[in-house]
Amino acid sequence: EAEAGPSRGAFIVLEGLDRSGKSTQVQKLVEYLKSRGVEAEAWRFPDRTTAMGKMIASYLDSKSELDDCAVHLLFSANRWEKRSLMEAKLREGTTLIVDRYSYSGVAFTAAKGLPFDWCKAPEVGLPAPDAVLYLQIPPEAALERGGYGEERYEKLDFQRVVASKYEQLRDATWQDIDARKGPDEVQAVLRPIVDRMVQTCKQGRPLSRLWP
Ligand code: FDM
Ligand code: MG
Repeated sequence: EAEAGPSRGAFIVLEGLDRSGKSTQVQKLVEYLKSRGVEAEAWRFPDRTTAMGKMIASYLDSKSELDDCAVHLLFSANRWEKRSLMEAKLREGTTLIVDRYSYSGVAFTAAKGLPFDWCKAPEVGLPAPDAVLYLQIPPEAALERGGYGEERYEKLDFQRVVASKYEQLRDATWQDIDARKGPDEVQAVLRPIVDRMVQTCKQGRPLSRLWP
């Protein structure tokens, strides 16, 4: 165990397949934390508001084509461009609840057949989340939830491969959450986990770097 550092906000990532309920749970967690007087913000990757984010959005919308390696590096650069703001927020005590991060980056590109280690390399050195909460749902069940949209990657066969790549990314911060239940039930599982991590980080849990 590393020595305690300065008090800070927690960095919590929600991961999972499309339609696993990440965005809903992120919003609910932030509302919950704020109602408890905890400074918190909802973030998401890709962040489509930046110049790089706009290139990514156009690619996902099939309005442009990009080489698989190039777009992988764009997704990664989109995290790097937010790194200093992220670290500043955490330092000032704001908890960040983040919808997708480097785990999506690796799982989705590896699902196209690129080597795992190559996919991980550009993420090395980014702030590591304190907890990765993986909303686990069978791809078929996710599809039944009103179906996927029209975006690139929102296809059953591809989502199956992505799920198998996610499985290989489990580390010490990773927790599987059964996401087949209703939104309130899932939220009830997440809250105590997040509460505990907010306390731990307030007490100075050192921020580590990918990959821990
Ligand atoms: N995605 C997301 C990636 O391929 N790499 C990444 O690094 C990230 C963060 O982008 F299909 C994929 C995952 C998903 C798509 O994400 C858009 P949202 O959460 O559906 O906006
Ligand atoms: Mg999506």
